[in-house]
Amino acid sequence: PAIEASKRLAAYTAVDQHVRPEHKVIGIGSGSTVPYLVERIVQQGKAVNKGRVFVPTGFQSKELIVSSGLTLGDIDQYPTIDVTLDGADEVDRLLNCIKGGGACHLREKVLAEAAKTFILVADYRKNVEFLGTNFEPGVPIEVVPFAYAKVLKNLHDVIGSPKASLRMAVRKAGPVVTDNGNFVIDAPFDREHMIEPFKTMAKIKMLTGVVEVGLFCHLAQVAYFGNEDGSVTIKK
Ligand code: DER
Repeated sequence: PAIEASKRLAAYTAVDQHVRPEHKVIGIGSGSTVPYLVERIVQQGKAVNKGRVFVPTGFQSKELIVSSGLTLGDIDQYPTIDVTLDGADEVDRLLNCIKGGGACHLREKVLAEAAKTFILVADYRKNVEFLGTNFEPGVPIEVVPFAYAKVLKNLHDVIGSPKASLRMAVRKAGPVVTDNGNFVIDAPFDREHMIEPFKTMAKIKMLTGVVEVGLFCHLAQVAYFGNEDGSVTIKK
């Protein structure tokens, strides 16, 4: 379908532009678009990939690297990454993005910050003017389980997200648990709070109990969106 084709188009274009032979440490994000990134990197051939390590952003990303026959790298050993490529839930006009739809945004933000270059790849649904336009659940927030009720109350009463809710699992009783053993709160915000997402992100980050916020501001250099008509939109 058009959406999968547009994910592949964005991912292939980004790899062709930004994963060069001299890049040896590569960060691989999470979600349903990143498999196309790995597919394209594998197509670059065994020789160039033999000299590379791939740092994952969580369980799914690690399994993807291993199953593709690529070499795993550990962030402890490679705290500086040449290029990190990842998906996103929404990307606004200034490359601020909502991430965390897959509840992996803590490690994703670590790899985004550790990278010399951070590239986003997504299908056309994610390409928006302002955050909060298409992505219904709102801003994912990883919290320590001990503090989730207190943080929910803060979001409802102070920060401006009265509909914030604990992310419940579908095929497991109880809440989603992240790769770090924490919970996730999804916090929808109105347009006013998403005009300057950095300010909203900073307020949320200061709430004791919050581990990481799924708002990535001033981190990405380029975003690639596959379009339904087979073209690619590039935001810089
Ligand atoms: O959770 C994340 O931040 C992932 O990157 C995810 O949001 C990407 O979504 P996708 O499955 O549409 O690529």
